Amino acid sequence: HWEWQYLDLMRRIWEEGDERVDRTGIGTRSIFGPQLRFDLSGGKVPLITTKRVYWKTAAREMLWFLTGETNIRPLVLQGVKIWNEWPHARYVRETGDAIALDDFVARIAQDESFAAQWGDLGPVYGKQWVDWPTYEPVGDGFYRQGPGINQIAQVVESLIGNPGSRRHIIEGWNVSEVDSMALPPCHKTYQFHVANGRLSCALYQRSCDVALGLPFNLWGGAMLTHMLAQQVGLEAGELVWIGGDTHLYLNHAHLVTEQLSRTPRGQPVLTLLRKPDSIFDYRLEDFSVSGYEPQAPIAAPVAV
Ligand code: UFP
Repeated sequence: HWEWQYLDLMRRIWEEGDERVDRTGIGTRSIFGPQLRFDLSGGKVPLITTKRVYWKTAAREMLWFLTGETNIRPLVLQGVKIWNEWPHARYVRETGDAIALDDFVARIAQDESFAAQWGDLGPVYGKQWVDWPTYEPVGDGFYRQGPGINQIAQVVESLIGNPGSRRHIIEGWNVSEVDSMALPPCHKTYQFHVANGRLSCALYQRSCDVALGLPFNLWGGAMLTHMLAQQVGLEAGELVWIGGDTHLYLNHAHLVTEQLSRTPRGQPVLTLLRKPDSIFDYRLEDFSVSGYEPQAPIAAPVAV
């Protein structure tokens, strides 16, 4: 079963990983540079079955990236909570107002101008993917802002016009802007490749929380590849995932023990119910997953 790759990675990190103190202070066990490969043909998706993965949440996040949005408000209004901790922490730090997270989030939802001021994450994925900033010289060593680059649109064009290219890349790691992001991109590079009428994706993730992040990130890579394949008229091929610092947090021991006691089963399949006019026109209702009968969710704390 394809999911053993994930469980084997988890076991290897837990048993052999290098134990270290990390940025969050929680501590991890970590390995560097693993690779996983998943078949995407026929709509297959590497949606983890040994615990429930909330793929609709991850899908909403992916669609939010594609809008170019970097404010959490559209996610909050859909009940997606995954990015809330960062703006909340910044608000508390900068104002000294020790508002509870739930109250902060309620205010983001209710008050548009409050959200505009405090809900932004900086130039994270969405901004870099569809509006990567450019600069044009105006003389005397001065520059003005040029038109942003829509990397997603460019990849669609290059996949259609020049499928054999080795340059189908979506890059999140904008070196000059990393410091102004709430969280520098983890799933930082997506490279696409066409062979034998199939579209494959290599996803490079510089830093990976294997318990909580990776199930989402695998789904995201697969979803994006299926969408692009549909748009450019190719079959989906493979998702190749490569991790940089690939870790388990020490406070996820109960999750690791529980999940490694389970046996994967089933092959979830994603069906795109409609072919939208462009890669930017998908809606949540366009995605249907069949054959997903996951085992019980396993809750664990997120390291912020
Ligand atoms: N992380 C993921 N996937 C994501 C995401 C975050 O695994 O999509 F946004 C995890 C990796 C790491 C932490 O545990 O979040 C980021 O911390 P750092 O920037 O110090 O690597």
